[in-house]
Amino acid sequence: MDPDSEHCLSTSCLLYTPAYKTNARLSLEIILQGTNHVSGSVQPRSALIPNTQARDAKPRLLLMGLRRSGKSSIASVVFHKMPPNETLFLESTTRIQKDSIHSFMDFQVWDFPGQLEYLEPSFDLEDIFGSLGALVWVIDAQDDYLDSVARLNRTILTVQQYYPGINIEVFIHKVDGLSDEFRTDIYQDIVQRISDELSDAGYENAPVHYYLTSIYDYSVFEAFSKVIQKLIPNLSTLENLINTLGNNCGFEKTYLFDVLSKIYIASDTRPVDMACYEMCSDYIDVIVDVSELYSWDHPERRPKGDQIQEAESHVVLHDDTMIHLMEMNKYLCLVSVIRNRESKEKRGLIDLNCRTFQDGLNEVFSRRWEQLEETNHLDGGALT
Ligand SMILES: Nc1nc2c(ncn2[C@@H]2O[C@H](COP(=O)(O)OP(=O)(O)O)[C@@H](O)[C@H]2O)c(=O)[nH]1
Ligand SMILES: [Mg+2]
Repeated sequence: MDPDSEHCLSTSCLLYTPAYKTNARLSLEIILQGTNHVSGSVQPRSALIPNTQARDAKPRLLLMGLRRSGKSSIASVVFHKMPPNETLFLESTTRIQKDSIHSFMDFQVWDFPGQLEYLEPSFDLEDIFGSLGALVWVIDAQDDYLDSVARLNRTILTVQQYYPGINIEVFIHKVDGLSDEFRTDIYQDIVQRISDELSDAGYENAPVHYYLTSIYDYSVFEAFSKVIQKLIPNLSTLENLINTLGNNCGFEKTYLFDVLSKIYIASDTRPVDMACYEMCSDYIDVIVDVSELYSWDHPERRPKGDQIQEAESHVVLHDDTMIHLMEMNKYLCLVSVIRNRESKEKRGLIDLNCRTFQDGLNEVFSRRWEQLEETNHLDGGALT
């Protein structure tokens, strides 16, 4: 599919993520659909222990926090495209919910019920925190958060003692209902309470990071992007490649997106601009929807000459901003914002440079793909 014509869309129609996701997808999404699924929620204690070497290798993201803080909502919105308002009907989680995400990088998301007393001796800490990539702690900012902060402090102190390498990511969540001023106050208060406790215990530079999040805007995607990026070993190489590409093509901002979740796994190192991120993220939806409309197998359709394998598209908005999208491989696509007038006229050069970037990117990842295929082979394709 190559919807390569220029459309003049007003940004206003791009501001909202469609309430219901159609089956639309780029080729990479089709592949992902088959492999990405929620595993059964019943997890007897013995099932916590990964039983093959391959599964052990997957970094794990643990979602923790008190009940009703929004953990399951975050997992459903980010990884299963659930419209945010449908999370109102999510049932309370009673067992650990494991989600295998098979994408550019294989990882697991564990949704951990708030009421589980994992710090009690009957729980094996190694089962929970061993091979952990990051611990995401969700705090409901619209509620009294002192309990949650106290519990988080106890958890950090335990984790720091045995697994000092684990990133602790604190999502100060549900900030959509709060004024800017109130958000800042809550943020500072929580940071202060945690850092005081940690420095009292002698941990000055514990790897704890804070984010203000909500499922009703893009902040949760942005925060998850940052969390995932820390788990990518080649991140600085990717950023360098994107910086070089951006400088040569006059891109204002470039994101490398994971198409299914729409978290970005790398971007150029210019300051993050939320509006740019939203536009790029929405543009993926537009292209996925257009490909849904036109890529079905029409019996009378004949290919007109050679076809480019990957989706490639650009659009010029009413304010003359150009968004350029190019599918990179089965999981990733590169989306750039171009405002420089001269650059916009050099579409051929942009395409050529993006293709060169694609070669570089696939080279960076090729070793990982090989490893992934081996892993799948060992796993027999079954993801749990
Ligand atoms: N206002 C607001 N409500 C949210 C947000 N995230 C989750 N919720 C609501 O919080 C409630 C509890 O969410 P749930 O995911 O079940 O919490 P869990 O027990 O931590 O898994 C649900 O009614 C969600 O709709 C958010 O960002 N903003
Ligand atoms: Mg839950």
